[in-house]
Amino acid sequence: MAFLSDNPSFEFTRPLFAAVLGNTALSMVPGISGAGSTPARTVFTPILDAELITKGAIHSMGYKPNTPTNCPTPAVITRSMTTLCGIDPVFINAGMYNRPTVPCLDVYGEPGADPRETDAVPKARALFAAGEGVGRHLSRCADLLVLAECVPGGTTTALCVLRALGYDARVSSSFVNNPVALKEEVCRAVQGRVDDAGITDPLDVVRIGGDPMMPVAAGIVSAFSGAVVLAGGTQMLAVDAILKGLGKEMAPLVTTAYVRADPSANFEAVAAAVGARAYYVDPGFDTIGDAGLARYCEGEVKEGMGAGGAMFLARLMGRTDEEIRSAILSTVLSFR
Ligand code: AAM
Repeated sequence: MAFLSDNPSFEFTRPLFAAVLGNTALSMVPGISGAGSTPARTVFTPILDAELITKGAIHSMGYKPNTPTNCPTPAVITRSMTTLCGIDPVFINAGMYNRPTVPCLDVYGEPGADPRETDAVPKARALFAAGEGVGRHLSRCADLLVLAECVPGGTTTALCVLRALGYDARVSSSFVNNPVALKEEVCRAVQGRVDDAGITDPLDVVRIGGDPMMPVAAGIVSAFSGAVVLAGGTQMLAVDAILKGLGKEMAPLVTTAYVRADPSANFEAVAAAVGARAYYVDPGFDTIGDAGLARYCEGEVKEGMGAGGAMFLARLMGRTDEEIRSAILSTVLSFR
């Protein structure tokens, strides 16, 4: 398999990697998210991932944002690429339970609520506008923006939003065994509320069943003046679907071959239905020399914190496949 599915052509002189961090109460529901060693700890994963990427180590808490079976967080991949390319990533706090440990732009959002109980993101419209403000701001700093996400439980909110927007979507998961029944249960509750209220506006769909990352990321894409690439799997598909529903220009997507190959999801089909261009990165973790990363090929983790987009950016910046693979391996070993 080729490292990149396709030969991208982006003209840029000032690249930027940014990640939108958020929480949803859903990640604490046992069995929904593997983006953290326990359900309670998943809410800290965006903070710990951002700390790892910024500082190269985690000192604020005594555990790692790895999966329950200790498969390494995709943030190690992102960290290795930002150091390899000399990029200072920017983090945007869309709404979390706890305060980040590294500098972030803040839109002063709230964590997403459980959509089975109440509106998930009551201020979705204000968060979209705040995201537009961030997008204009970042336009002064860069002409290419690789925009990532970190929202444990975010594939479930992505399912809710994609289905409510009319797509026959199946989303991916941080687990090898996608907890499809749990996700479908949440999705049915959201669909019922969307149908009862006769909602079609994408930001109203986010209000009912999304998470805070979605409107902020959509706002950033809609206001950024240069080229944007959305770095992520089925969660970023939801962002493009929101943009399309709003009549805005969509961004191309980049994710890993592991999301593309996930038989429990249908990333390619939904990307085609939405009409978004997609690139896939295959870093060949089966032969990279680390048992944890090799599990990505079995379907654990697969993607996250813009790992696919970070590798894609490194290629755009002229790094070779082997430079990329050896940087990832040494970062993962130093993080053990
Ligand atoms: C982000 N950090 C992660 C991680 N992600 N650390 C460990 N494993 C991951 N998979 P789910 O809906 O199953 O929780 O998957 C979405 C999460 O997984 C997101 O936070 C994404 O960035 C990734």
